[in-house]
Amino acid sequence: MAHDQIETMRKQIDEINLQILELINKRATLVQELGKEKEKQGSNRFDPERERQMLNLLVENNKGPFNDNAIRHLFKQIFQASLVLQDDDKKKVLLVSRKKKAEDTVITVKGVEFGGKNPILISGPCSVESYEQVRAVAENHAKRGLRTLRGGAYKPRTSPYDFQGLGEEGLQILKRIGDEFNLVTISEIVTPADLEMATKYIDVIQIGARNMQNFELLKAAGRVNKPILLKRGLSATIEEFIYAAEYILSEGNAQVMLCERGIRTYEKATRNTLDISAVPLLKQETHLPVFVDVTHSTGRRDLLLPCAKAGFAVGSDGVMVEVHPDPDVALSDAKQQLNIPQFNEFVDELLASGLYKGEIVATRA
Ligand code: PRE
Repeated sequence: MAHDQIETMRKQIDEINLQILELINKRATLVQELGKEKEKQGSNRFDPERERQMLNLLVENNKGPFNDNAIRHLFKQIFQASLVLQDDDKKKVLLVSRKKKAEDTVITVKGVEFGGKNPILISGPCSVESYEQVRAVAENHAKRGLRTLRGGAYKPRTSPYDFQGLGEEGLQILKRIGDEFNLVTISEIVTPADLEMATKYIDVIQIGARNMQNFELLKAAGRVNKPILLKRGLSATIEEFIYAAEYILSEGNAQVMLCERGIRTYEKATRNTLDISAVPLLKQETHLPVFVDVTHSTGRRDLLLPCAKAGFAVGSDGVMVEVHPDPDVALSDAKQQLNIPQFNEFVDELLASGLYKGEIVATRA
């Protein structure tokens, strides 16, 4: 066949493609309208009976050269794409979504940028045990130029007989020390009734893994004027995590940050399985700052540094790690907290890696 002939036929095929395209989109517009109507009436989008009728009609009228199976297959693809289209229309674009807000959310507290250009370190003891204990950590933070101090005052523990935290007194200790050293303080709140009270003492409210789907707490957190750090639930999917954050935003609080802290899997070598891919995924899907808690995910001192490096390498906005003046006698998480010299070594190694540039740089950048 002459080259010219092929070209002529290809031109005809292009024209037909464009006609099919126009027709297929004309069909899609109708399907969209029909979908909205079905939505109003509360009827199912998927209608196998209707699909069967359409396929029968098409096969009856099929004059080839496509055989009936090919026609069924092609049109089933169209029905499926139509269902997806109706579904997309139904799905609201979430407030947390990048589709809603393309630029990164940056939350600035006391000059510290969460989600800013430079990733940060969030560190401190697992539990606030005493003024002296927290002060020892804070003093070291100040020496190292670190700006963010975590410490649990309400401790949701697996056993009711384990240390439950100092409660409001613990928050008061954090306030005193936060003011003394100009540190941003983060602490977990476990009940809606304590949220307003907590805003008097701390700078960032944490909602812990066990409460990630405590919807009343999420809604109440959406009504306070404080940033919220939301941790991923023990067995939460990314979708569930995103919806949990959406609960907070939907009530009006846009200052939300996410924290991957490991999920439950069959693996026992680590406390939880650090889902490192959650970080770039959450950064792609949402505009919120994303952190990695290396202490609770790994539960192992020897894995803190490599996992922190991994966290920074995949684009997290910071790493969370626990440090205690004397971990052996800590009232919680004794096994996995770093002591102060170990913590300083951890910070030095991260600085040396170039993945973490230090807080002073971060806040001046
Ligand atoms: C349509 C889409 C999905 C249903 O499973 C059946 C048919 C189609 O693409 O034709 C349209 C539609 O929603 C409908 O007829 O109810």
